[in-house]
Amino acid sequence: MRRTFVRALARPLVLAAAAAAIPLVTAAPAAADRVVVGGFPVDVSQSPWTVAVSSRDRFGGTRAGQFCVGAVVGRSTVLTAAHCLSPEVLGSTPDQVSDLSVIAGRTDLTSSHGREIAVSGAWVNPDYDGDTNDGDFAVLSLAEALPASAVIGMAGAGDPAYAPGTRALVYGWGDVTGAGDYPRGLRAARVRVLPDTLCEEAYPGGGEGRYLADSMVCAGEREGGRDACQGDSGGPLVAQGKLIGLVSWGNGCGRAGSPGVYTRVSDIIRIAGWRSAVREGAGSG
Ligand code: 4AZ
Repeated sequence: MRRTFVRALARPLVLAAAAAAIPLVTAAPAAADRVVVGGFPVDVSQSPWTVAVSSRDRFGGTRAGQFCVGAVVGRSTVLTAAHCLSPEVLGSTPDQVSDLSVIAGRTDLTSSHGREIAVSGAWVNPDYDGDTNDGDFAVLSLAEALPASAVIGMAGAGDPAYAPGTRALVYGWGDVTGAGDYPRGLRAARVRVLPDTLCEEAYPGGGEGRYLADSMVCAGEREGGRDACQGDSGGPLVAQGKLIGLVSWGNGCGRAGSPGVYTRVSDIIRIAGWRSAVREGAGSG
């Protein structure tokens, strides 16, 4: 089995979130880059579709068990990254995590604001490829519905929001330095949709992963500095008020020449069966 550098890096760092939350004093893990991801604090009321994906059982209670991020796309339906639910991250299948939940309406993970809602079903894209990262999405069904005002629309194929140069925001509670510094509060970073060619050049396959334009979105800043990072995985990339991507992977965080790679939401819509998976799992979703 051939793992990319990025994949090898990503998994231990997701787990490092747990270590940070416990909190053990660990040496800064593999990411040597100290580039700040360049975000700013936001209140979750400004992005009510952003939810924390959490398990205190697996990741400790300090930050409410947050280990990934999700995007609310139906009243009872949340999208997140498939790799968030992998055995390497969870230590088991998702259904064996008894307290898998999403936290809505809570900006500061150490507060008791908002709602913790149990995940009643998790559908991981069966075509997710852990080597290329192709198809990195999963659908979570919630035990209770969120208000319709929390739902964000998904940008379909051909939507102008995917055009290179479009301004976008990425949201999450992930690492703010690339060295394992996990914030209490939700943050956002301003990025732009970048040309596919930029990510194709940065990630031609082999050591650092392979960018596939049909199923991924390239975003960041050409000069680096603003980016998603470990712990943001599954989080929403929003442009023109619509969901265009989910945080998926990249080489480090905020490095010039290594943009962030996102799961392309129009491809999630396209993939056969996902709608029925949502409907079956989510009731009114
Ligand atoms: C991760 O491991 C990860 N800079 C998420 C986003 C990026 C890199 C890694 C993009 O979860």
